[in-house]
Amino acid sequence: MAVETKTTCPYCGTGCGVIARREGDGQVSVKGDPDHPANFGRLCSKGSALGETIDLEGRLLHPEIGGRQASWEEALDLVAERFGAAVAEHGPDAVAFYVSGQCLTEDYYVANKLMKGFIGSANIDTNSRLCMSSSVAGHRRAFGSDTVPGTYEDLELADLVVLTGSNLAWCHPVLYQRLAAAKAARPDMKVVVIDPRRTMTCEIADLHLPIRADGDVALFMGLLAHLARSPALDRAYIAAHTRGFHAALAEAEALDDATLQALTGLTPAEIETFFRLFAGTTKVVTCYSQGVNQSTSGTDKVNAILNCHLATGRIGRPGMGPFSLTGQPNAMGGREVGGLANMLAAHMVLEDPEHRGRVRRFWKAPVIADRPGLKAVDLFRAAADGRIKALWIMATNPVVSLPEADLVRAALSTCPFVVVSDMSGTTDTAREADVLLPSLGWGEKDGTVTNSERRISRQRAFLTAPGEARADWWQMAEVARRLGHGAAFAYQGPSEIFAEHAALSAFENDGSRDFDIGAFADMSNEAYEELPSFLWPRPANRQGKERFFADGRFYHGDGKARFVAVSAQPAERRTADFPLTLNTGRIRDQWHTMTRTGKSARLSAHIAEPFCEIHPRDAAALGIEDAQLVTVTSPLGRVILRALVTVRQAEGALFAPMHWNDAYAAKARIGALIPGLTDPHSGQPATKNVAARAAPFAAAAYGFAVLAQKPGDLDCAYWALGKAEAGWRLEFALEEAPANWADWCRAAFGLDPSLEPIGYLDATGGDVRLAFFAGERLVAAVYLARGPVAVARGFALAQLGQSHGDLKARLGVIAGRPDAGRVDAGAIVCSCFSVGINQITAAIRQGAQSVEAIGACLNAGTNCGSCRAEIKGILHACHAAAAE
Ligand SMILES: Nc1nc2c(c(=O)[nH]1)N[C@H]1C(S)=C(S)[C@@H](COP(=O)(O)OP(=O)(O)OC[C@H]3O[C@@H](n4cnc5c(=O)[nH]c(N)nc54)[C@H](O)[C@@H]3O)O[C@H]1N2
Ligand SMILES: Nc1nc2c(c(=O)[nH]1)N[C@H]1C(S)=C(S)[C@@H](COP(=O)(O)OP(=O)(O)OC[C@H]3O[C@@H](n4cnc5c(=O)[nH]c(N)nc54)[C@H](O)[C@@H]3O)O[C@H]1N2
Ligand code: SF4
Ligand SMILES: [Mo]
Repeated sequence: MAVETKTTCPYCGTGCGVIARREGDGQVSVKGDPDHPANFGRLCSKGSALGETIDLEGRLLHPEIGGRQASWEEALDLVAERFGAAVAEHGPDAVAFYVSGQCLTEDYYVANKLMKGFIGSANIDTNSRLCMSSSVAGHRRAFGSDTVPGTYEDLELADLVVLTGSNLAWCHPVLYQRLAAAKAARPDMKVVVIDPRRTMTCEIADLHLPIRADGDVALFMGLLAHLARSPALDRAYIAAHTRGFHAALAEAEALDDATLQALTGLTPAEIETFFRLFAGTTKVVTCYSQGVNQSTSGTDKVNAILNCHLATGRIGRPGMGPFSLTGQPNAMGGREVGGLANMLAAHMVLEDPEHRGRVRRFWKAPVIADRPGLKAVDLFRAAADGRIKALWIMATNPVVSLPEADLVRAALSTCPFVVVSDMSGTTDTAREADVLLPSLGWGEKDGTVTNSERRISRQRAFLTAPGEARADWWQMAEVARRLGHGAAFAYQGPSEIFAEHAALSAFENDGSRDFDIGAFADMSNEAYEELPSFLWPRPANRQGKERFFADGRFYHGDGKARFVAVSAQPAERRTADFPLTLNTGRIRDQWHTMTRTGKSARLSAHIAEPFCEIHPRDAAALGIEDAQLVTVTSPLGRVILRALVTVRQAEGALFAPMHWNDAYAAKARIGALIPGLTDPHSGQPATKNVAARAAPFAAAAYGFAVLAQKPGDLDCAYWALGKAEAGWRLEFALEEAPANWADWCRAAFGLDPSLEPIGYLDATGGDVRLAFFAGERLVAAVYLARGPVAVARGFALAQLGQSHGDLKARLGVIAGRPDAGRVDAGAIVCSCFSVGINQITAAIRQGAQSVEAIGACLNAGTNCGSCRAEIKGILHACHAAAAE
């Protein structure tokens, strides 16, 4: 019998409600929860494909010590013994936890409690340091607390939505769809996108400001000065509810127009249009994400934005306010439990002795950390230079995602004892572990997450735990017990942890702290099971509220908000040797280091390779052609990527995705190129403005292969592997062509040495095509050329699942394209219905002139809708081409 479970998507901070349906035969399908207020039934491409990512391939199913399977008892004893010994010998600061915004609140709470209250160090940091810490620091400077004032509804109610440093269409797709729907219903609504690249998000923009890297502080300072000269300035609000306006304004006014233009790279007309629009619209929401946070001026960028909202009193009211878009599903929950090295639980302040005393009393803790711990980049440097003797990494893959990624890898081999808790035992980080602990993943674990609008939702289990995998909180509670803290960690389940967390949030609070969910302090396990999603705050004896700061009351001691007098500094990193700016970020269908989305063939079809976007003029100057392989080099390292020549990219700048890693590509771990430069206030690394250079990669042969079996270790200068419906897809290149391609293929792909391929060889052009069959089944088709391989990828991939009884069918594989009269789909745009760009352009040529019309004839864009921005982009491109 089928069972339906209401849960929450484990990917982005939009926090969509999901209904998972498990059939009697174990098959799982997912759909959006129509009753969930984050998504009202919508899901994006990643959410819709969740059912394809929960298989057990690559899963870590048993604890391992030094690569051998071990029992939980043995592994946990060892972890406790080594952490205990390190603390006894070198003090509490010799150990550290590095956790994640993908931990559930309950896991996070236990990790933070154990480290800060029982081990007695604040050496617990999280990948949220790379993600949200500049927003946290900015909020705390301005508001006296880390508070997101508004809700998603504000984006729909606004007359102007400014998106700065956010590729909403790809990174918060359902929120983007809500915004797009609101704009369609109210065409007067304006959207401004501020981003050095012309991203897919720009498809709904009325104005795109292609800002120079890190020009944001200058832009929003200029805006503040403009607002001060306009009727938009709310002097009464400033006087009643804020401090520091004049100092901030003085700095802003000192910025002259020429400097403003130089730092932002924008024309006077672009700047003027934006300033007028902002000043002239009362209902304005400014959303920001990693283009703001991941910078050496990230915190100042946040405050430059907040200054403009405070100056106009446009905060905490319907359709108005600054809005920090959180990335991970539980970035916010991590902040609520105080899981950063410089925070305390329940939004209390580590530096405040009264707060420390309060948390210690509540926890009945033997100690409490009394100074901030090491922030992520410094934490791994400390591991590298021997200061950290035992490190526990949980739900994050720092060998890929941290800057100085090679140093991080070296740090893990230097550090005497590294524990990794993950679902996968084969990540780049897991490979460096001394002890591997198998964790429950989405669908198996139980707890809560908080999304960008402060909405707490349940993640519920609907699958049985595979192998010996156990919840992260349980692993830590067991270690705590072995360290002698059994009584404080005697939880029977996540509901008890959540209730304790709720009780702490209300403990001696009385409205003095924003985070209060005291209404749930006595919650039973049954109530927790049924818990519908809710927005915090939810105090026990008072009314909750939708928005913060509507009353003009902030959390600094005097109740007033602070303007921060920021100043604009140039952030020019380029040098003669490294004359380009490397920007890094996300693509639509992959999640971070691909440990889960990489399992889905549909998601891997959208963009199947690590790439580097480059402007046509830069490409021409460097002798780089579209689809050629290129090296991208920084002072720290070098990667090999596929060139994507596009005017969406600004001149002088490159963009590369953060996703690919050593499990999916030869040399594409972009973190290895990024220096550990951080924001002085937040410690957040600057992953979007890196000096680099690019050059063509000298490949003697390019190859594309479809393979029935996953190949083992590949000995190619370049390779990128992706999941396909019936096997694997592989792009590769060699610096030297082998003497015999058939031999090479058999060895490289682990094929039966007795298999003889059919194929052809074009000696002059250099094209070679080989297909290996086992009976009627295709086991490998390999297409080789001296330059980028021109073969219909989708067609070749489809051959894997088909039988090839006759010679004609086999020769068709070699031809590498569909029969005459049939269109090859081309690169997949709509992953729900596998509709490619060639089909969409054909439909446009036949008269489909809108996203809806294309949907009507091809279904593209009619399910999850994540590709609608791209379809719009293709329509624009076709129209532009037709007009030329
Ligand atoms: N598909 C997908 N979605 C995701 C994720 C994923 O891995 N895949 N990850 C989630 C997570 S954890 C996060 S943090 C979010 C991130 O979500 P976003 O922040 O929207 O994503 P990014 O691609 O990192 O960066 C956003 C944009 O900032 C721009 N940018 C770079 N430098 C500057 C600058 O100096 N100023 C301005 N104004 N813009 C700049 C980049 O060009 C880029 O388009 O996405 C979440 N959603
Ligand atoms: N160059 C560059 N680098 C970046 C960024 C960028 O824009 N550019 N963005 C940064 C940002 S914003 C972020 S958030 C980080 C993300 O970077 P990471 O956190 O390193 O990336 P993930 O792939 O999400 O890693 C999550 C890991 O946890 C495992 N996992 C999943 N669920 C569970 C669970 O329930 N329990 C346990 N124990 N393990 C689990 C997964 O298998 C995976 O190995 O990357 C940062 N790095
Ligand atoms: S927008 Fe997509 S990835 Fe984000 S929570 Fe919703 S379904 Fe998941
Ligand atoms: Mo993130």
